[in-house]
Amino acid sequence: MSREKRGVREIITAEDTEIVDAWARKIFNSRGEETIEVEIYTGTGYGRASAPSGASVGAHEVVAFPEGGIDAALEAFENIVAPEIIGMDADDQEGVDRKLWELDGTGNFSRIGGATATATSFAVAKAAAATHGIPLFQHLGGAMACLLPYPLGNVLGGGKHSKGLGPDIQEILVIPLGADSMYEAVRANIVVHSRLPKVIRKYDPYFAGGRNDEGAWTSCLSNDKALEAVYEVCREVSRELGIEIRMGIDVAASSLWNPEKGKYIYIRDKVERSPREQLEYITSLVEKYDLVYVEDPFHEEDFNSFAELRDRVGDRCIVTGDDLFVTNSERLKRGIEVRAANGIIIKPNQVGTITRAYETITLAKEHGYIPIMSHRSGETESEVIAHLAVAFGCPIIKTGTVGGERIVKLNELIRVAEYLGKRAKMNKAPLRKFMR
Ligand code: 2PG
Ligand code: MG
Repeated sequence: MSREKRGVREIITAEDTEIVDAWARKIFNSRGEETIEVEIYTGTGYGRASAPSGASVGAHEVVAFPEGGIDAALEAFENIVAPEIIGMDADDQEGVDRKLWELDGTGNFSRIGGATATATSFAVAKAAAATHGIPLFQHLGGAMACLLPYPLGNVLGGGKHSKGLGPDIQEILVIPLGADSMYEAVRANIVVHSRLPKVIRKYDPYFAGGRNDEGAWTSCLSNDKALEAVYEVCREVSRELGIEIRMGIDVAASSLWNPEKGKYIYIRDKVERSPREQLEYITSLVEKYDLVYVEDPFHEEDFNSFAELRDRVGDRCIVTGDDLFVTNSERLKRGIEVRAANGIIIKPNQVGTITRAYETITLAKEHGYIPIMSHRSGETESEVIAHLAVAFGCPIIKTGTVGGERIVKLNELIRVAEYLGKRAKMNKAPLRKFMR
């Protein structure tokens, strides 16, 4: 029987992966804001992807849209990007990403828009994977990419994601470090989320079941009461499921920082804290709630306070920079020099391409930093970051707990685990020292 009759694919050549068509449209994200979606065609494959967007945006992120907003981004795609990438090889991710950077030429994507670059970079990768007939994570990560990330899920939130109506701390998160499978891990976070309203109501009788941008519960609780509520449920569910489930926070402290006063302003608690007092406060939270994860405890320029916190608690807690590093390898290098952290949030749209995110992940791993693949508060139904987390071996993915645009990523990881079968393993080794 000939190869063709047995249905064996012919060998894919560069001709097959050549980009033959590309276009973009406006769609909406989970907050109802407009964003850009890109479609890329090769001879036999197709990829479609969109860009997410943040509410607590770091000052050093690339610019999401050019002056003129989404319409200018579409125009830039049509006139600047599409004519240049048509004819390129979708297999050459690095080459396409470099081309995007060169075409923009501003150093912060303000000409074509970081969202345009992100959606294009993602869509090219998907088109190449589809042409090869393999999953995206395998196309980008190879045959040995079998490690699954632990889901870090926002269960109770405040800050900008709750329009200032919840606690000051932006996110209270849970991570099931004791889970042995993707399914078990996703389920553990969902059980915590679903149990919380009962406890929130103890402290806030008027709680009406409101959820914020990321699907986390939100109510007028003080920061401490919010943390206590999650702590209580976490312990209960941990015991019940027999899995170690730990807590973390994203303070998103740049949103609390008042540079004129030189203080962090906690509106909900009616407290103002100097950087020193903030350091003491965060340290006390790590101890009281056994936090295994603290993100952006200080504003985005304060590398030194980060370093002091890492020095104090870094042996048991992942001190993580988000606005501090903005997925940027240059800022990460600065952090490495002063030992500012031991974890880094990876949001590809903060730098605009898969390649730049990958470079930062590689640098992070070289220096013992845990890379945490992350969603944005304004998401689309995109599953791409789930694949990036597996492809690049990120031990953690931060992507919410419930809500369509969050669960799509978690469900995709359950599918990836099933696809990998016996080879699938939770990415435990880098996290072992933080486990009880
Ligand atoms: C964060 C993110 C995601 P945003 O601060 O980590 O949770 O929020 O996308 O609004 O920056
Ligand atoms: Mg953050």
